[in-house]
Amino acid sequence: MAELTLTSNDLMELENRYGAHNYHPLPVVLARGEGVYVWDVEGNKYYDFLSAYSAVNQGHCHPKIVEALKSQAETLTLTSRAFYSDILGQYEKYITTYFGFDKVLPMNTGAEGVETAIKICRKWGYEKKNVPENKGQIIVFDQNFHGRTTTIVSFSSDPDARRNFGPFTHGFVKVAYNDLESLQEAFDEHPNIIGVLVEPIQGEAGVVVPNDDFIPGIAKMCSEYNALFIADEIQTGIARTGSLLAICGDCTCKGHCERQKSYTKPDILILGKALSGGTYPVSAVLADNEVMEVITPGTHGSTYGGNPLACKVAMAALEVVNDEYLAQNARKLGKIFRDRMKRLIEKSPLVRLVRGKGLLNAIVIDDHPDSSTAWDICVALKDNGLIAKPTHGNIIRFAPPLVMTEEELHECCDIIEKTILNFKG
Ligand code: IF1
Repeated sequence: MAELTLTSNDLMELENRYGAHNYHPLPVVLARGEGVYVWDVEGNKYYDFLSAYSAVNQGHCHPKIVEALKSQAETLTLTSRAFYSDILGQYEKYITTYFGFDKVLPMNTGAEGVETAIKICRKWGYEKKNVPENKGQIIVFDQNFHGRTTTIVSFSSDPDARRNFGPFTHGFVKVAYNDLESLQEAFDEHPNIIGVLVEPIQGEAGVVVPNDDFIPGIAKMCSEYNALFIADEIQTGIARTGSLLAICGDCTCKGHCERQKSYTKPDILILGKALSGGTYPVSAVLADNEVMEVITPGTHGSTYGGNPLACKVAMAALEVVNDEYLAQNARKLGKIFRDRMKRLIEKSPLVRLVRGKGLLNAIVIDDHPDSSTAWDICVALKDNGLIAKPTHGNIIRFAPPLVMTEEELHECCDIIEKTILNFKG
């Protein structure tokens, strides 16, 4: 086969020539993955510190998830929702029990999940809250990232995500993140607020962790003003931040979520990414009956949403999270990681700070956001066997698969430390 002779350079050239230039990838061409490792086409091995933007929490090619994928692929892959399937109902029961909601609406990508939540919220606003038609407004936050559809980019703060994609969708009010006073003002100023859409930790903004009272404060205000609290846990959910969901706070549950006191249950929960462990696009929108019942036949849907393959894969992916205590491991390793980085900061003027929760962390490089330093450090990290990606110019996000061992994490910290201490910009 001709492909076997292609080098990394050949393959990068192919993408460059035939693919739209909507990304600027790090120059590494991956060909295989297993657990916390990936290999490039030349056979070099790397620790993966991006985990496909937190989709591969369970590790690359997890055997249990791959087995579910293979066996269901040989049996039945897609029925459409025109018919019932023997898997969908079982999955719906599984995931609603797992997260503690009455109902689920299955979709495919994260952005579709967010769109679905917005539609449910609006319909609820008109039909249950009796807001005048087309007047409903949803509060969102500065520096949010919720996906790339035309409606979602309508309320983005990122000029690149918006420029020349107008006209934009109305009905969103933007307030400062981690600022309950501004939120209160927005509620008081706008009489037709129907919901608040929030990332419990802002990922794309550079792993911004709000104060402990921020998320509970949103939930409280939403119930006071009769608005829906919508949590986008597409990136933060499914054990990434050291609990099943980031909104669980510092829970102590083992395996199955025991929903501790600190859990502020959202009216709508959006999941994606790691819901399939990186094998297949699976997203889900969860809500209780009084909210989900606004969705009736013909009002929303998707050809692939809820297909048997997706359902089987998602059940396996969620089982792995429990069986392997991934939330607990992420919590434990996250503390070690941030401790190691704090020690590095004392030794290197290059790193300004480390922040994050569980295994969703970032370091801030002491340079201008438009400098190439963070990018150059990521290239040097790659040369030393660890791949990560800068965000917002001078921030490097570190999010390894949650199946990492303590020993491996220390080895990774050694690589990061060595790379940064030896870095010459
Ligand atoms: C890209 C970031 C991560 C998300 C939240 C919805 C979605 C995402 C909180 C949409 C997606 C991705 C998409 C990817 C980059 C990436 C990302 F840097 F932009 F913020 F993960 F860190 N809600 N995040 O984070 O999900 O439709 O992509 O399945 O667009 O380049 P999707």
